[in-house]
Amino acid sequence: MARIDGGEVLVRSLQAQGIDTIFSISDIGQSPMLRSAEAAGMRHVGPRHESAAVHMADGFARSTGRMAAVAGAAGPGVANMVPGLMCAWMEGVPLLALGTQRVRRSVHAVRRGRFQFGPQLEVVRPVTKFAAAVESAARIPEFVSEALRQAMNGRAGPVYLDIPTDVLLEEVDEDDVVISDPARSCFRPGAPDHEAIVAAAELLEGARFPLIMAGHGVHRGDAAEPLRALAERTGALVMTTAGARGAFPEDHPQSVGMSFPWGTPAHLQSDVILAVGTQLGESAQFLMPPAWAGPDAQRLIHLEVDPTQLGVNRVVDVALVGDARAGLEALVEELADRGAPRAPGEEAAAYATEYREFRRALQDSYLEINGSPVHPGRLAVETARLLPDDAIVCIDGGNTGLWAHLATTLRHPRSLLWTGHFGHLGTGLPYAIGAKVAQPDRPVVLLVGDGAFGFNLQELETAARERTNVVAVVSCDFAWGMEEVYMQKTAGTTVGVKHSEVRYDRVAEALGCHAELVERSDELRPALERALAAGRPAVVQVVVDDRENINPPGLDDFVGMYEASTT
Ligand SMILES: Cc1ncc(C[n+]2csc(CCOP(=O)(O)OP(=O)(O)O)c2C)c(N)n1
Ligand SMILES: [Mg+2]
Repeated sequence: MARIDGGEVLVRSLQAQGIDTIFSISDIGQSPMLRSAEAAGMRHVGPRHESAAVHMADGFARSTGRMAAVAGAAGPGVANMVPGLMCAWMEGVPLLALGTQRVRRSVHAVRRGRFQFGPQLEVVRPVTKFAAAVESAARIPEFVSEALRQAMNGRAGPVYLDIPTDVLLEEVDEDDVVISDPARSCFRPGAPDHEAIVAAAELLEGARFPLIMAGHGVHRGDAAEPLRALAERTGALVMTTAGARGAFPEDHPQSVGMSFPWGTPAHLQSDVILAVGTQLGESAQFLMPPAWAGPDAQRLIHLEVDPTQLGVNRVVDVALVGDARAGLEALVEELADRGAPRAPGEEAAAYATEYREFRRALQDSYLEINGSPVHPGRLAVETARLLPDDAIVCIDGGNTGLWAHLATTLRHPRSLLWTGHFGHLGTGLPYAIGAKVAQPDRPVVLLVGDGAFGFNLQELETAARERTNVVAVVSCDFAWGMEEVYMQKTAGTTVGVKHSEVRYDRVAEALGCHAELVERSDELRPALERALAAGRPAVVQVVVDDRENINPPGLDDFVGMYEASTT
């Protein structure tokens, strides 16, 4: 009978679950796994920081819906994964994190003076859906299977396994290893109850101004198609949370972009809201007055896979507990039996047209602004208009992020990567790399503030080495621009907001990337075109007008929302 070690069992278990990519800084503890992974043809990507490694696995999952693994060395490697795990946990993104331990017994017994040792399970537990220590090589498949079941179900999220090196080296008989087929051991909820679907259909049918609020769960549940079908059947306008942009094509006549910052007129006019795959959190202004009309004036239908998300910030009139895709399909079917598709009502259609014209005119106005340094609106709009239709867009930064949201039009699901919920600066570059690893044929473009870029700048070396040709457009006001506004408003100070005038292009070149420096508006377009065609990772450093950067349209509402929710 053939003998195989725990490293081989782990790799077979990962492959059985559809995991084919590992992000990790290689170390002794992972070596039995990495040896088998290489032999099995799995992709290994070696980042320069474990937090960035987790963000890469997060970007991989966001852009594809598939999980990747990320591994960290015992002690500090696992400690460095924590910020990435917390972000994925808060944002509901599934990934499998693995931490090494030198020997099995160290999981349970703190040995005084042990090197590279810390309370790993205790530290990761609050920011993972499931965390456990694998006890033996033979039980690896069972732990991996349980971890994935937990990661993918309900509100998705990261999971963690502690895998001691002696477990990875332990040999077992190949025939004793039982790996279950996920199709027969991992199940997801289906459509909501038929009665609830009928009640929801009746409400939508009788609505004067139906509004669909689509959340990140539409991406996660691959529900963009039935979302569009439902919108076209009901005549509802579709608004997304910031994290769900692209779940509905933003150039569709029924799209009214994202809820924040200009969605309030539609929030107030709508009489029936269908929320799908969203917590209805802060970026949807909790669906509460004054930004919304409130429960007495508007009915709420809420479709969510996790019933504990229902009724939290706002009472629900019709609760639909189930999978987003199956739920929307069931609604479309029910409404199709009841009559012909409806177009948006007069009031809704007028709002949608006004919204789109306002946004387009605002964008166009920035293209007229020339000179040096570059206006941040010009930077964002010019970049956005150059993006190929199949581009994956990553956004990271403070005010730079707001400018980027204003400038971009997203047409496809899973094509915007941004931490709309946790607001985690530094995620953009690793997200871009993770997305490019998963989808090498799609252009991946990052719009990023200089402050945000600095957090994981070293990953440019990873991008160059791994040939993940992302393009980073770095808006340089040489400051934490957004904080300047907040701090001034809150406490009349701007202490600590300025950086020095770094030549990020030179750093990028030194790390193996194509680099451009843009100081004048007319240099922008040719530099972006060269970067997109460079055939290697590229950084376009753009020096922007720091006085203009502190004041993007919509910022006042953003600050207002922040203030309102802290009182
Ligand atoms: C990891 C992390 N640290 C701090 C913050 C708080 N924060 C929010 S916006 C911002 C400024 C961002 O600066 P930059 O990326 O340069 O964009 P700018 O506002 O200058 O356009 C800071 C520090 C955060 N969101 N995330
Ligand atoms: Mg900045």
